[in-house]
Amino acid sequence: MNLKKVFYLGGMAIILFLLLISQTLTQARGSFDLASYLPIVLEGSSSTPGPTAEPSPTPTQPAQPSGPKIAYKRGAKGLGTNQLYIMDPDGGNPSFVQDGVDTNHRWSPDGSTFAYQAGVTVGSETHYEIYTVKWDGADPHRLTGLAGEDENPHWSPDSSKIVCDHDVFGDHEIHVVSVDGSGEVSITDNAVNDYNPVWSPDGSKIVFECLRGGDRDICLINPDGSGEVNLTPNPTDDRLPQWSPDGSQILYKTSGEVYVMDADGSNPANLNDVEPDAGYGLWSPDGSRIVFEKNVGFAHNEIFVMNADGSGLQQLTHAEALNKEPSWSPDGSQVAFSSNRDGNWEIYVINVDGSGLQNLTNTPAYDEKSPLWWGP
Ligand SMILES: [Ca+2]
Ligand SMILES: [Ca+2]
Ligand SMILES: [Ca+2]
Ligand SMILES: [Ca+2]
Repeated sequence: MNLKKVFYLGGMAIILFLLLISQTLTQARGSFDLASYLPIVLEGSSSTPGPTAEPSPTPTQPAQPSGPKIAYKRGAKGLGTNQLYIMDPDGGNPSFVQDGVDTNHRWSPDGSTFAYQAGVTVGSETHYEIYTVKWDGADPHRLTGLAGEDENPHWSPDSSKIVCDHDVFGDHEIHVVSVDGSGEVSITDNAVNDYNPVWSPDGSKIVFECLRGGDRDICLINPDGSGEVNLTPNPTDDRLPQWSPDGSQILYKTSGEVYVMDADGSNPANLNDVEPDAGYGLWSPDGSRIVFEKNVGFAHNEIFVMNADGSGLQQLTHAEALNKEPSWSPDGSQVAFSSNRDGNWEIYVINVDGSGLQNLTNTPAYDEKSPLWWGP
């Protein structure tokens, strides 16, 4: 064996030996599974999580409910209702939103926020101001300034502003204010009264009741206060305008009966001679029907529906009691309402064909009123 061959074989042996060591070490490292026992080590420990622990997500409340909800007011029986609650449409998961909600709670179109009226005492006088609160009860605050009384809040369709009726010493004007409380402006400025404003579905107009010539008319105005027109310059009282969902028509009351006209004031038509009570006449979400409550006897109101042209009048509820404040489900298949038929106020739902009556609240110790349905 020559020297060259010895070196060659020796070199090969060393290389093989090094390869063997390297593989053994790799297998040994691979069998050391950190993840397999770290959870046991970390369980119940307040030490810093190891490399396999997931960072815990920051809990954030969604900007609006994930599904349809019914908002309502709840109070001690016989003492009025001033707590705002929301619940599922089957009555499940009732949850408190805000205290001191006197009236006119209105859900923003995007579902994020309620506007409502609450009494404020300044000196010896108590008057209404407009407040907002997030749907989950967060961030309640007063929106309108303390001077003058503010009532009847209605949302702009983009949920950024509120229009309301502002009263200083009996002269009502229409005010617009941003939802952050900034930029409150009067869009009417006259010595006669202006009430009950409602924003159009496309955001371009505001309809309201205007006292002109000694009786109430229906007026339109641009949200910046320009372009005011009187749609019903007649000697009878025209009241409580509501937009059709597509903005092409306006529902209102004349001499107590329901009328519909085109949004430019043309083609006013009386719908079926019906006389709703309490100003409730509401278009279904698709605009095909109108629901309203009607007084039919002493302490006896029932809920009715009819087609948007006045045909097909149908009585939905049949209880010798007060059945009030109807509110459409987002899909138009049901109506929620309040009733005192069991001796205290409860929230009910009924299918639009009159079937499927359900009491959603069932709480004799409390009065539940003023249902307001919202859906994404
Ligand atoms: Ca005010
Ligand atoms: Ca005025
Ligand atoms: Ca009139
Ligand atoms: Ca009750």
